[in-house]
Amino acid sequence: PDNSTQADAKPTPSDLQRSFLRHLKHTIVKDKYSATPADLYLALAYAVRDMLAERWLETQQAYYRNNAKRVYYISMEFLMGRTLGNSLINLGIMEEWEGALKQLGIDATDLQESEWDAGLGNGGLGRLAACFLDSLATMSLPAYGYGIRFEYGMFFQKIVDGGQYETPDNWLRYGNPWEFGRQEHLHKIRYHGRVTEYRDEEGMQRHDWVDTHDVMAMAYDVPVPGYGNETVNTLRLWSAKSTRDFELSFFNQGNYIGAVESKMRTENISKVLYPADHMAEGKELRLRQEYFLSSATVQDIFYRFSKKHGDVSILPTKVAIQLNDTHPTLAIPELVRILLDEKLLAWDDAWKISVETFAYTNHTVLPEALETWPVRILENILPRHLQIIYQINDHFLREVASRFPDDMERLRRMSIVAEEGEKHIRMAHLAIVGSHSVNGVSALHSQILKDDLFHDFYEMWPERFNNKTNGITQRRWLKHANRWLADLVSSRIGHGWITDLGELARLRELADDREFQQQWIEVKQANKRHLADLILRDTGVRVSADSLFDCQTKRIHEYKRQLLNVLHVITRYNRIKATPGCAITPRTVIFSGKAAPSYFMAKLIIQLITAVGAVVNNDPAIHGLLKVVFMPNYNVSLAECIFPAADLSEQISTAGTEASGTGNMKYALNGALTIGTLDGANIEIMEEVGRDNIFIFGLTSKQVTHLKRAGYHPRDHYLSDPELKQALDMIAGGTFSPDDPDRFRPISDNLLANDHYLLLADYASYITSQEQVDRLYQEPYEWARRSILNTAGMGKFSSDRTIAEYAREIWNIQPEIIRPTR
Ligand code: 26R
Repeated sequence: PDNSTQADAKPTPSDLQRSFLRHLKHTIVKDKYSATPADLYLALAYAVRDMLAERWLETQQAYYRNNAKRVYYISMEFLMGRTLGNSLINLGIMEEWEGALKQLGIDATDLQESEWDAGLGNGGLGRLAACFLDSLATMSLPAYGYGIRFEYGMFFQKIVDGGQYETPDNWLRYGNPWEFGRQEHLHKIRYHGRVTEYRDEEGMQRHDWVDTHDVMAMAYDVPVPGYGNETVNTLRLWSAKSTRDFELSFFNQGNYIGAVESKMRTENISKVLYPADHMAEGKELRLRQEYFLSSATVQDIFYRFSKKHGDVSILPTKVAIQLNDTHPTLAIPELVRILLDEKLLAWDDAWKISVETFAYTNHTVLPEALETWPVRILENILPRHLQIIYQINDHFLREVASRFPDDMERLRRMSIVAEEGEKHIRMAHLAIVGSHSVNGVSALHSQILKDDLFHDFYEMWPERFNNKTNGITQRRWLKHANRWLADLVSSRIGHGWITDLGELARLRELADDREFQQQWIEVKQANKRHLADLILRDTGVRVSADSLFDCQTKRIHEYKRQLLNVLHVITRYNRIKATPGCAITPRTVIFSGKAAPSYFMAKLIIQLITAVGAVVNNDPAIHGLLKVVFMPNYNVSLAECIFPAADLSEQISTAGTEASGTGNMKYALNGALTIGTLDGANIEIMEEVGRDNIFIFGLTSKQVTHLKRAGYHPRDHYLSDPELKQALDMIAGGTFSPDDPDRFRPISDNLLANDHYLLLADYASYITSQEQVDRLYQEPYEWARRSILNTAGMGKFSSDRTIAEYAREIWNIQPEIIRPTR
């Protein structure tokens, strides 16, 4: 009923069964006796894949025929999660398949759970890219995602002795039915070598890059279907292959093992995703990966453009390239290199084309996450690009000097080349200088870019700076993840919200409807029972679905302040112990998230969470009023189970540090109330749901800046607040680590001496806010009313809205409607 174009094309149950059984027999070569759940999943995946083929070919042909302007979204990360369920939903055939499989005695949900997550990303930035792909296809926009086909995605996290233990995520082990290797789409990626100079016929200085070490990039294409339309876009992922020349030359030297070893070394480039977010490590392999992605993609774009056009000056009218953070910024000097050295353009022409083509999105203001590359390393790996970057900087600094004469200090601050200490290239400066658009990902974050981080650049080019508040796809994060709620919503306001999330506003008039509230509560309750089962399975802890589910799920990082949450948990524990038989609201505090393997403090925070859980969960004096669990291996699929079951969403970063957040949107969409700071998109969530329907606490980002400037003394809070002191003393004194009393001393010491993220300054206000949460939860219908108003207020946070803004204000691209051919 929710899409008319496909209604007549829908296959019958026997069509579906035939296709499924054919793949089981002929593709997998199994029968009903020998098929494992994984085989059944694969057979279904192949059958569904077949249904995408025609649409996919037709979409790509239409783009070519109509010579549409395309957008290229380049990202080191695409956190796709599972594909089967999403494809079934977007093709509008979920129910049909469930029925057809049921007749065969197969449960479709079980099959979906055999699929391994595609975890080619760290967190927010990677999942945003995946949501964007869904919206681009659903809105019929001519778009491509470009990334790396990492053989190992985000590591698998286990909890061993209370701490994080990483194992490799060998996600391709059982094959990937959603990818299509394209042996013919190969590009040569060059490294090292040297630059030679010559004069062309007009006497112009020209450059050749020679004696390079080469690696091939081979394309793997993944289909990206839109919801309720005929569009199937492409996500193209590059995989490293050694070149044939390379192999031959080494094998001919007669050193067989040596040759195989070198082959493996070159193919290492696409081996593994770097698992550190917000911590630039400056590793050579990472730089090789970034250039590998940038160069293969720019060559591919050029190749596609050149099939239609000879005149490169019109490139920006046919191509828009969005850089997902600075990670693919080498695409800028790579495009300039091709225009100068291969197309033999003059500098000014090449530069103009490049700036008009590129746009850059910033996703963090944390200084340790801003990429810089030592000149020494660039000189060795990409000598020609380093020359080009110097030339870009030369022209740029001249422009700064003429706009702001006699301001050496400004030149030093703005330079792409940082001269203090070892010479570095500042990738964000390169990205800004080389783009016509620079955007942040929430209103506050975009303002901070203009006021602080990139203020000098804002003064120079105010017109480049803009905001694109993040969004999430409601197809995955409501329709797929929370079917019961989706069905309840649709039963009252229809299906329009699936492609127009603003429709959810119509729930507002139901917020006071007792019957609707009751149904709303029952859905949440059922989701909580499901999550309680998972918690028991994964942690061994039994939790009650009648308790308030208080959730903080995201990467573990000091700025996200999981420790502030822990301080609240300890305080709550102490209060229950101090007042036996008190009527405190029962809570289950749920944590999940990965720590970067090299991030000592983040790993210690995980240990503290599990250690606090061990004490609290096993203390009979608590009478089950408080449970603390850490769910291992947070990924897209686990997130799909947690969001629907949450009562309370913890969004408690220090104001001014979380660029946007997108988990905050997923929780609220699923009816959780937010407890949060005025940070990132929380501010806009508050504006949409209403100040009364969210728990806001803590310092504002302005107050944070002022406090830091005035001098912050965390120990004052410790000395003046007995409950805070008690909690910190317990951490320091070994209450949670009796076998090793000093284990958590680095945490308490750091909070008392530095407290860079102002946990102690926000503690009192956070505790007060949590008391308000408790009180409200005592009134289930009032809680339900506010929960409904949260979902109702989420219209703005669809990634469809975000993408519509990018398309209109940055990319200047139009929808290309694909007509059914069947
Ligand atoms: C350079 C390398 C170490 C690196 C730095 C930072 C790798 C990955 C990152 C991840 C950052 C850019 C990230 O994920 N940022 C998040 O982007 C989300 C989508 O815009 C935001 O919602 C979220 O607030 C922000 O932290």
